[in-house]
Amino acid sequence: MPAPPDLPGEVLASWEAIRSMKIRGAGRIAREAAAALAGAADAFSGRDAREFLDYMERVAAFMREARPTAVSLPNAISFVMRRLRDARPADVDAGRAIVKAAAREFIEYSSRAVDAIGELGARRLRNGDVVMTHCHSSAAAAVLSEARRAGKINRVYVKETRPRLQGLTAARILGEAGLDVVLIPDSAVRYFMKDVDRVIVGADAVAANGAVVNKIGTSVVALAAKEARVNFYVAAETYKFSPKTIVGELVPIEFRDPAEVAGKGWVADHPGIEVMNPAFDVTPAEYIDAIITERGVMSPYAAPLILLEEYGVRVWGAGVDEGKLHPEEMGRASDT
Ligand code: RI2
Repeated sequence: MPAPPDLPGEVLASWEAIRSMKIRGAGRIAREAAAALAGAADAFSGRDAREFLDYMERVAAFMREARPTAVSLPNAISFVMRRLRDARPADVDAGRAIVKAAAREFIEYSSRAVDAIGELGARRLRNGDVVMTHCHSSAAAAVLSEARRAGKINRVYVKETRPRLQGLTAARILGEAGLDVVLIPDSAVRYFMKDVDRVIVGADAVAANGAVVNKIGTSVVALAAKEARVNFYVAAETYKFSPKTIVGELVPIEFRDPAEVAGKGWVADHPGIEVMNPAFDVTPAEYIDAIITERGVMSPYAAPLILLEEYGVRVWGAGVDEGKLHPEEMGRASDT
């Protein structure tokens, strides 16, 4: 999607940082998008409220396209935009204040949610558990760090997570949290699974059927865990649940630049070879023992309950509104 002509530079910079994965992680990109909307509201120089609304809609549509898979991104944008649309502000200053307050609210909620997941998830771990994780997820890392603080766990196997090696980020952060980190190649997942008590990963999207979309390779870890009868947990804030999956939409899987897999030069030198680079895969609910959310630990089969609590009858009616995301708004969905 082309950038709207009146797009402020900082919005373009946020979009590019998300797209290029300079800013990454489903929670972080959601917070960045909310902050970008607030920045865009600040940068608007017009005086007409209608023009402000149209402009914010264009910014929102543009930001939604930065990356396709993590549902937290459109959910964060809808949270802010719904507040603006519902308020129908009479002037630009009022509209700007609404956008900035909603963005701040989302960002604060998101940060608190990660902390809550850390606490709730750590309770699920037992003393002496050896854990494996994949990629870098701040939600999963919060669980592991909190469990370490509680003196419950020590050793954690971290998969390198090709092609972008985000496992190295996880290894560094978990090492700083005091864990005894073992970095392993992705191909060693089954080799080490026999030493593991639990797997914890993050999520980019949770579907209505309890399936979890996460970094490519997650489903292989789940397979190996199931074979070895190792518990498989997902740490995910409720704004990573995808309302559109209730009405049968699929979560799109992002395919990234082949150069991430084989290097620019190699790809150029082998024009006859197709290189494919899917960034995410789908782990079905039957491989997942529990999803740790900020509202509690639940079975993946309870995903429709979270979605209904959030979106109420809207999902069955005129269409899905992804904006109803905050606990304060729960319950009101069925009145409208
Ligand atoms: P948090 C990441 O996607 C990983 O797949 C990670 O598991 C997930 O987002 C959740 O991350 P990417 O942005 O929100 O690295 O838990 O492609 O940090």
